[in-house]
Amino acid sequence: MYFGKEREKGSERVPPNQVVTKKWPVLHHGNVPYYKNMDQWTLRLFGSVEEEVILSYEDLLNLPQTSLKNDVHCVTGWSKLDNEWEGIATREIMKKVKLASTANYVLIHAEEGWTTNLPLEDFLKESSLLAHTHNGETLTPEHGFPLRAVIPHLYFWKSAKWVRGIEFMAINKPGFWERNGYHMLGRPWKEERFSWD
Ligand SMILES: Nc1nc2c(c(=O)[nH]1)N[C@H]1C(S)=C(S)[C@@H](COP(=O)(O)O)O[C@H]1N2
Ligand SMILES: [Mo]
Repeated sequence: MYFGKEREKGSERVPPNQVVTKKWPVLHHGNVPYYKNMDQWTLRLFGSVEEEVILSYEDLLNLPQTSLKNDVHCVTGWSKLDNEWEGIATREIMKKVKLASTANYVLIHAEEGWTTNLPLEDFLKESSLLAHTHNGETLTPEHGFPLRAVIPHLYFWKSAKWVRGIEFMAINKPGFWERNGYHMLGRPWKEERFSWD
């Protein structure tokens, strides 16, 4: 049946129990940081590394830039399709730091101590990036300027806005929402919303 086929096709692209929105909701805990200039801003790569690395915003913009298209899925039930992000592939960032052999997980640190955790493998997927631009426009402060993670294969809470540090870890330490009941991994097609899912 035609209708059935359409539904099947739809359910392949959009994970279960998600509703597509054309708008882009703003969702976060805490305050939006507003930057007048980027002189004091740094990105710190630390933890299970041979030597800690501090990058300036200029350092980041001088790295090779990538453009990636994807859909994002928020755990509260909305999905936004066809986003085009520009920024630095997470794999590119890794050329700046030497990992210790114990590094297996990542804790992304944002402003105000907000964090989110994920396996190193997921952080380093080809589709993962640190973005400064969305659909051709510099990110607004509300959506994560100057730098946000985009990890599209996991629920959107793993895509930290206002990233200031990447901590490499031997063990999987829960981040902000993960300490409050959200899933340690969060795959949308498996509906890994909460720790008990
Ligand atoms: N620093 C920070 N990043 C965050 C959050 C947050 O509370 N703080 N919330 C996450 C959640 S739950 C979602 S759905 C997305 C929302 O991004 P948007 O506001 O650009 O849509 O940001 C994620 N990144
Ligand atoms: Mo979310």
